[in-house]
Amino acid sequence: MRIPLLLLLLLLVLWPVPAGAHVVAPGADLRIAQTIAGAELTITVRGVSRTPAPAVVEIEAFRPVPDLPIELTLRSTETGRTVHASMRLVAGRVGPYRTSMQVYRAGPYELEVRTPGERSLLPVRVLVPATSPWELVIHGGFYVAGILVVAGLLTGGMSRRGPAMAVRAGAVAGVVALTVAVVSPQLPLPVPEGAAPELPAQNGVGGRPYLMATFGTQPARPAAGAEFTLLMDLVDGSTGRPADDLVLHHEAMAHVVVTSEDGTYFRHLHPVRLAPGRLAVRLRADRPGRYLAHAELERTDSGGQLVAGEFTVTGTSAGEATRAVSSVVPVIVPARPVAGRPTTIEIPVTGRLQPWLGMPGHLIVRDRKGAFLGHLHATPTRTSALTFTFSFPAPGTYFAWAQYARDSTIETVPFTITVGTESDT
Ligand SMILES: [Cu+2]
Repeated sequence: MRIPLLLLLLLLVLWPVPAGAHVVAPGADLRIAQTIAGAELTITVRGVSRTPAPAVVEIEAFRPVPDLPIELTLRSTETGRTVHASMRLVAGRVGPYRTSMQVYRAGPYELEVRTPGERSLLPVRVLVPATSPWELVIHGGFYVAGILVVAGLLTGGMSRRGPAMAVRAGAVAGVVALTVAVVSPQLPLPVPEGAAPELPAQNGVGGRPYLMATFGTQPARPAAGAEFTLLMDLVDGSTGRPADDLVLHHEAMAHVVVTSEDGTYFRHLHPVRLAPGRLAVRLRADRPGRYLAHAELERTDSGGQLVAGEFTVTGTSAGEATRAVSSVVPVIVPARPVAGRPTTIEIPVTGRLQPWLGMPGHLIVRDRKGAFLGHLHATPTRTSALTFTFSFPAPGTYFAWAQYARDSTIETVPFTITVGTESDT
């Protein structure tokens, strides 16, 4: 009887603790897409597991990569302490470009990304994983169990009273530690150091109101062929104060789609943050006319939303209005899509896809007038094609742009889809 009991005790002491289940993942990496100085960048701030520690900042660029000096400043919002770093993008080299910036404490920071002509103030939060109290119980329990059982066995085992009690106490400690080890994955995780304080409920209800967006340009009437700034001012829907609590979604603060009314012009951009509630992106339109701007963003504790605006480009155009034609031919099933019924769109892709904005592929769909804009993601398939499934809301002609990244280049495939009604088929 005694030997199996001892074996059981030893087994308990030596039972491997499933470490991964209890160790809180270190502060996750933060990836932010930015369209700045004519370059499309992905800025990654690597997570840290303690402070002070150097936080690695990486910048990857999509082609075409310009020659571009970048100054980085990381400022603690709580203490004002700043650290600087600089890097230089080399034309044609996609990177990743890497530097590290010392962080002295967990909490809110502002990362300033400055190029000769532009700057962006990105709110970032440094989170340090807190040690779970359960982890302490598990490790402590196994430690105590090990010492008591080994000491008890060495000093006489179960035949003498004192050592026998030590062995029993060790067994109890081992059982407690094992129990906690088994159930702890279901127990709540500790709040990481530096986490944002929990939001108070407004009027007794959780959730914040939607934000309202106003679009503008600088200059007010941009000219065809000349660079201008598209500005977005975001205010809280109930207080009218600047809304400065955007959460990163799909690796950006906002995804802005600018299209000309006729669908010949298309840009998918990631604006910089100039100030609280103020986003901006520099662009150039080659032809005069009416342009539409749609932005997808998400407020903290509110949800995703789509806001829209428009602006007019003046002047004369250099060339004829033509929609870019891609050599990639999408396969649309059924051949005559029906409103309200699922349509499958397959984009054949050659080469190796890179995830972009956290997804293998994106499809942006707009109706003729610009009142409707849809953004969907590819569903995973075993082939190299990107497959999208979508139910068009109403009959009519839609402009569509499929986007994906390959060889550090963002590919855009424009096409048109005509959607009919049930009776057409
Ligand atoms: Cu985007």
